[in-house]
Amino acid sequence: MQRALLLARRGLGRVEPNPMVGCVLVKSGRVVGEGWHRRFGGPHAEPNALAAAGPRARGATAYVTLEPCCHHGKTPPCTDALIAAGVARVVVAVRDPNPLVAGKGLRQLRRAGIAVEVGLLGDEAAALLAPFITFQKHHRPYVILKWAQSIDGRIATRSGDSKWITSADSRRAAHALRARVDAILVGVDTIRADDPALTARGVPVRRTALRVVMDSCLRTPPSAKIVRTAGTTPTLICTTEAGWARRSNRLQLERAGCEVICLRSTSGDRTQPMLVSPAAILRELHRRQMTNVLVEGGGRVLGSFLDAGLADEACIFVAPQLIGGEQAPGPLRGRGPRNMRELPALAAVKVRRLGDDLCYNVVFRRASL
Ligand code: AOF
Ligand code: ZN
Repeated sequence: MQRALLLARRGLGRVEPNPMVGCVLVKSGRVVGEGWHRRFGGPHAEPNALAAAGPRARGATAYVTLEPCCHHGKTPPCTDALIAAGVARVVVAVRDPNPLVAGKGLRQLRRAGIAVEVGLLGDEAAALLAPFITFQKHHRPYVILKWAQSIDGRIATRSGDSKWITSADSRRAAHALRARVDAILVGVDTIRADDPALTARGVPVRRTALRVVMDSCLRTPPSAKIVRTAGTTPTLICTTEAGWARRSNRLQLERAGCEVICLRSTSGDRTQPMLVSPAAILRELHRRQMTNVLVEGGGRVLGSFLDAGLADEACIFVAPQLIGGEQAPGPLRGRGPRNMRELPALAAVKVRRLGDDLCYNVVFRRASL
């Protein structure tokens, strides 16, 4: 199953919104075939493994990271393929949350006389499939917050300069993240301060992310890089009634090739400005079949997702630099918790060293089935 999980991961960034799945066929203690889901719309992991095994699949055990499907989708049911190949036993890591399958795949296999076990390395498989599970069960994309900060917790100097806080290695890792997500989201203040391209550069690109701007009052300048390149890389500007009313701004952005949409806003009050609703943005991205969103800042945008309980994971690059200064911004604004006991719980923490930088990967909650 460990091997099957490793194979499954090869589909990262290529199979979404479908799940990463791996399958290993074992007979008399030997691997006789393996396969994984390679790309969206292509054959599932199981038929790939069965094809590799050929007649040796008869009487074998299949280790599959996800419950085999039993529906006619883009491909015929994998349950039928496993039964037809004469597989004797199927070991599954997690059930499929997709309502088209959801336990029916396991039942079909059992009814055909195949021994079925569920749960081997279930936590590992659920962690790998967290975006797919979130998409299926919560009808929204998986949200990864990302920022780079100095060791004293600043994301820019007091003038807003942030090029560069982290090392070239860290920035490359950040580009690798961009290269596998469906959308990259920033606030309009980040567009105005940094004028980022929001594209993945210097890394193998698995998919091109939609660039999304949270811009409640439609202040994105037509001269911004993301606007000037909207013809070649898609750009979506999310605004509210207030921004939508600024008709000439909107037409100018639309003429440049940006898509502008009007969404619900957060309420806002004395302490918090009104923003485009993070939940409304996620609903829209889910409607577009997007599984992973990378939220890159600034502090207000990152804080709004955390405040709303809509952050699943954070990738934080920390560089040994001291910026300091009362006016230098931190990564998380928004309301924030009043007490320590209200801090978001962390389900898993990983720390990676990139030269002298550290990359913290924190998962806020385990995806549950
Ligand atoms: C995959 N790859 O290896 C497995 C999947 O749209 P379809 O016909 O490709 O079916 C997608 C569904 O099939 C998916 O949501 C999941 O429930 C199930 N299993 N999907 O793309 C695979 N095993
Ligand atoms: Zn299948």
